[in-house]
Amino acid sequence: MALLSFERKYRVRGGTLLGGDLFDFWIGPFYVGFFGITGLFFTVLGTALVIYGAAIGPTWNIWRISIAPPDLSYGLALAPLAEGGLWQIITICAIGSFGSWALREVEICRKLGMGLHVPFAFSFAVFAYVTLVVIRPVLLGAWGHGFPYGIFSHLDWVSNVGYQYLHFHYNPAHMLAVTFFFTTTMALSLHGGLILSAANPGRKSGWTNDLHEVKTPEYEDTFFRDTIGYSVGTLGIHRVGLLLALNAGFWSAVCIVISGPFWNEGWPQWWAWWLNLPIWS
Ligand code: UQ2
Repeated sequence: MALLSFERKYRVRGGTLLGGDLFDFWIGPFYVGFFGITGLFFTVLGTALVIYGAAIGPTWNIWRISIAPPDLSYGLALAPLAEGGLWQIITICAIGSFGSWALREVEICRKLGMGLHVPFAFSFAVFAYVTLVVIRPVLLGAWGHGFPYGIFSHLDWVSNVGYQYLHFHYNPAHMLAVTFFFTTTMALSLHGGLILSAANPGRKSGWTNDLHEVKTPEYEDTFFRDTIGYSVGTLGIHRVGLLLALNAGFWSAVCIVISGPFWNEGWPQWWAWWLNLPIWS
């Protein structure tokens, strides 16, 4: 690709966390960096091990391929490859890959003089994954508490673990997480709809070129002031969106890590604290 006019401004040296200038280059449009190399390494190795696991498994049916964690009897020990060892190495590769991706994002942010909001947000998703396959299994004393890497198998895992606690929807942290997920989609639909309605306001008549003029942010504010008497503002809506989305991931991690390590009965029984309040007697 030719040197584009903007490359002189954005393709600048520096901002690296590790490796100094050594990996500070681009391949085509992609920044590499030390964490581009480590990320590629973990991704290729992890993917190859998933394919190997499928090859020694009983099926090539894409829905039914599954790489399972070790049996609970292995506790927190290493297992033979075909008995959960693959799952253990693949988990290391996944965390290495996600971590590299986050740190490569940090290097790009530093290079561009931007805030770290994107890698910060991504790290919440990584945190939720690490909670499922490392933190909770370690707290419960066995890698076998991790979830299997397969399309149907991980759905079965979620269903089974849910029923172990009788009715997972009574888990108060799960309630919070679900509420944040729903509110995130509502906020994004409001925001996406508002931006498109202002930036692409449609035609005045049926004629192709008879277009309404593109509207300014004051129109966006006015729409919400007219409807609900309040506009959170053009910067504010993105703060709200980030806050909602981060809370969705955070409470997801909390709702699963408290299930087992901190609560062993059904989640409906947790609400006995309400019935047991002294004010009723
Ligand atoms: C807004 C605004 C935007 C928006 C949206 C709103 C001009 C372009 C969607 C409206 C959002 C409000 C009132 C807050 C919603 C809160 C929750 C918890 C869903 O005012 O400013 O910028 O996109």
